Formats: sequence, C-alpha cells, structure tokens
Amino acid sequence: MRDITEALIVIDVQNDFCPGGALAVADGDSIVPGINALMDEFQTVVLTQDWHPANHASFAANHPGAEPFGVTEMPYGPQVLWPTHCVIGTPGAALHRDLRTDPAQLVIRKGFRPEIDSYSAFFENDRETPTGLEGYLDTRGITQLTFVGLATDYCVAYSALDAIRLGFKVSVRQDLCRGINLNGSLEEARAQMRDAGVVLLDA
Ligand code: VGL
Ligand code: ZN
Repeated sequence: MRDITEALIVIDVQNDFCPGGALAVADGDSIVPGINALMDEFQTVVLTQDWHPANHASFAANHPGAEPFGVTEMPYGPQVLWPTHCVIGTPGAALHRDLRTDPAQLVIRKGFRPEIDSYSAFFENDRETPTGLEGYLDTRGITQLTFVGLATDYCVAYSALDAIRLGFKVSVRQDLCRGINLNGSLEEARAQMRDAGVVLLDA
C-alpha cells in the first residue's frame, strides 16, 4: 500500500474516449484492467469526467463552417475544435462500465462552463479558473500524485503539468494512458512533461 500522502488520479476514462465513442482514442479501453488493479495500491483515488453542455465552445459543431480538429482563437488562447463529446448526462459522458468506481473518494467534473474548455483536472484552459481539486488534495495532506487515463497528450498532460506547477510530486504511468496524437501532440506532451519534472513510468 502506498503512503497516505499519495493519490491516484484517473483522468477521463469515459465512453466517448474509448473505441466506438465520439472522440475515440485508439485502444482507450485497454487500460481499464490495469487501472482497476492499481487502485488497490492507493488509499486515495480521484476520478475525473469531461462534462460539457451541448452548447460548449470547444465543439466544432458550435462554430458555423468549422471542421473538427481545426483550431480557433479563444480569449484565453488557441483552442482545438473537437467533435461533440462527453455531453452532460449522455452515455458518452459516462465512465467506462468496467472502470471500478467504488474505490474513488472524489469525482471531479470539468468543462461545464459553455464558454471555456478544461483539459486539466486543476484549472480550466485559462489556466486560472480552479476546479477545486487542489484544495481537496491540500486539505487532505496529499503531496504525491500518479496520473493514468485519457488522453495522454491532452487531459493527462495538462493535469500533470499543472500539478507540477502547484508543487506536487508527479508521475504518469504511460502504459496506463493512451493518446490522441494530433499533429505530433503526443511527443510534444511527453517532452513538456519530462522537462517539467514529471516522472514518466512504464509498467
Ligand atoms: C480531452 C479533448 C477534449 C481529454 C477532453 O480528456 O484528453 N481531450 N476534451
Ligand atoms: Zn472535452
């Protein structure tokens, strides 16, 4: 069993990011058994869910003439326009049916404001509007985080980089993550995490 100061953060293991989903990550569901097993090592487990209203600004469908996977400019910077995904209350937004949820003490939902996307479990894409996760971890005395889930190059990487910025010790189990890899985003995210001091682990 890991120390009481450690937590496992399971990012966005939702149907829409798994094969058959609206924003499917190749092999996304293959990490579920390994994540389930890893939960037994941690005294604190947090799950996150991407959780968007239908009119969300990150959806290409809400930008007339725009195609999915294009980029637009938002007040907070460039924003990839995604296929409509993880709409609040839909089956695509549900956690994968085989993912264990009983060991989790907290489920954080993010991206629920129509006008701003949220990749990170800590902050929305303006990098300053908090989700509340930092306060939860701090007040519970947690200082070391292990990240797993989907997608390596977006929500996992943004979360891990914010965690470093906030002063946590951070590992990413790469074997228990899968990436979208849009225009080389996977290699870029790995390099950014490595440079920031994230420990990149494999099985
Ligand atoms: C994600 C793109 C859009 C993710 C969420 O979970 O990595 N990626 N929304
Ligand atoms: Zn999203």
